[in-house]
Amino acid sequence: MSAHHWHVLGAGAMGCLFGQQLMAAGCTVTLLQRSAPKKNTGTLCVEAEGIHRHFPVQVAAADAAGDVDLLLVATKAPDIANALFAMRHRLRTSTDIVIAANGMGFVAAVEAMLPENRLFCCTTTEGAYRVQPLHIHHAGRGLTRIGSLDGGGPPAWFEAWLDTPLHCQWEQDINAVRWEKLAVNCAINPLTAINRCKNGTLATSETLREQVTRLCDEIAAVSSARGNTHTASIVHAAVAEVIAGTATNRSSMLQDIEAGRPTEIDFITGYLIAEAARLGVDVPANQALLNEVKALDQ
Ligand code: KPL
Repeated sequence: MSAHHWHVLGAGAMGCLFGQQLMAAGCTVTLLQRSAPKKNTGTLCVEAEGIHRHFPVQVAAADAAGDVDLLLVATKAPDIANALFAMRHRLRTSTDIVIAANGMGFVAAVEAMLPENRLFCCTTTEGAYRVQPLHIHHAGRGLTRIGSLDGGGPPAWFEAWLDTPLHCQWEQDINAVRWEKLAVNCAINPLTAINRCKNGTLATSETLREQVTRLCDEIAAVSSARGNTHTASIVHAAVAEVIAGTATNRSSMLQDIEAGRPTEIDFITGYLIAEAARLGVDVPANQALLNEVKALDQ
């Protein structure tokens, strides 16, 4: 059993899911919220296959006092920098920080703020959504991949992740994994948000299927230009597989649009377009989607 204490910044679906899984591996977990909770313990409800399970969990304000040894950042990509800034007084140079967010392009701001901390990123295909505060629906099992941004091996705390019920794996090149996830998100999330449809509709509607192919052609071209040849060769098949495997899901971007929350478009399609511009690759289909989602975002 692990003696590690994880603070989880962001008590949304993924923060609650990872928090509960780490508790199952014997870790102490504190969920950090933006504002001070009325009590410092709460009850986390995780619903899966019709069964509700309840877990006592520590909750606290992110900007309260007290050092943090291990921090899992589970906020949305646009909130990472501000959320970390608000609690920077709790972080020591020895604090390891794992960022679990969709998209790319947020690491530079974190490195500038916390230049001495070891940073890790995590991608996951676990399906979870928030029913209400501290109540989540764990909708599907997936693979969770973690790696250090310095390319190093797993630290001692990773053992506890292997003890969780999650299917978890260490990645030597987490940035290649993040790019592959970004490629899939670029092809699925904006289209589902604009058309307000479930992921599976991207396979059943002929018009949307053609749009997915055009997006994947562009994503493959950018991937080749930046040396992500594996992603370039598998992106069409990988996207088709994720659409089939998550056919009944509403993508995170569609959920954000429906809830009136800012989307992660700048960190998904926006990042792809910035890379395309840097490398001289034309991506008109992705650019059009970025414009449409930004119009909805307002
Ligand atoms: O990661 C996802 C998301 O919605 O953000 C996919 C894989 C598209 C599943 O919905």
